[in-house]
Amino acid sequence: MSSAEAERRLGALLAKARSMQVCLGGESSRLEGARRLLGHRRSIAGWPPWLPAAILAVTLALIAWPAIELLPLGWSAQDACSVYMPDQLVRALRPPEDCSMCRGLTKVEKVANISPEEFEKRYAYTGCPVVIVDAMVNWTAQNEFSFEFFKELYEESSEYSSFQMNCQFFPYETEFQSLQEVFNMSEDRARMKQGTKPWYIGWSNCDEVVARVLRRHYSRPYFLPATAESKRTDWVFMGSPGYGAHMHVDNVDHPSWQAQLRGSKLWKLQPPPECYYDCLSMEITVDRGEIIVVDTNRWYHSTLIVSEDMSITIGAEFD
Ligand SMILES: O=C(O)CCC(=O)C(=O)O
Repeated sequence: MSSAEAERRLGALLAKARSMQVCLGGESSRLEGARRLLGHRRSIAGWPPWLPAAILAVTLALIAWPAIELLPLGWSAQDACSVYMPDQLVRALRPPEDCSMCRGLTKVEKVANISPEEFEKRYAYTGCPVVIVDAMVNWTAQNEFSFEFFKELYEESSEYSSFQMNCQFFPYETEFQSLQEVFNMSEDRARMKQGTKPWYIGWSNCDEVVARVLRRHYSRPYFLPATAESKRTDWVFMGSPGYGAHMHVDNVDHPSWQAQLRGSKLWKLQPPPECYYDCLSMEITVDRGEIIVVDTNRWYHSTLIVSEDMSITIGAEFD
């Protein structure tokens, strides 16, 4: 029955009840309301055909507006064609995932001494996350990288003042708007002294000079397939216990590795919504000296620092 017909019949019934002086009490106004609603629905159905499309376009523009406002924070001059996408849009526009990537997975394995061939077959591009426990053996980054190390390195860089224009910066729940502001925090807060405000931030490095110094202290993870290129942009995440990144999915080009240089971090991984019936959510704590490999474009993920010590990680995408 069409809503027009339903409205007509309900109206007739109500008129008949009134004429027969049937007392409907409060039901009368509810039924009258329902009749008006049917009329309202009909008038929506009768909109001109272009109106729903126009409303959708305006709604999308409103959702995308924060992206335009956030451009100074999220824009990367290296990726001149990329546009920052807010989480809601990333989720809405993501193509559906093939759930075979997570079907049957119950936990994130920790493995050691894995050959690049085995890594490629089982993990590199399959979407199956893994932690490699022995990949930092010859690195000095675990001992060298600290808040003070990064502060000095960036303050010496000639690109420091333009840093914000060139790289991405994630303030998470802090008030910081740039890496300069982070490095200007008080020494007590940087050292997480009791009574100071906790903090957690992340950034991508696109300063060549800084990159050269960083790479003196770590090398390409041994397990990456011979043909894989570890991307030039380093990602650093650093901050206090009890903090981390909110649940989100990324919109970057490739899977990535992330090395836990200090502290321990709990990763919560959720399959994409279209795989909820096929796949399980998983949690894994990555300890100092371990490297997690996860395709953050396919797995929703959040993190939480669970050590008493500050957490410092470095990572990159690989293709
Ligand atoms: O390491 C973290 O705390 C967050 C990492 C992350 O969200 C990402 O790489 O997309």
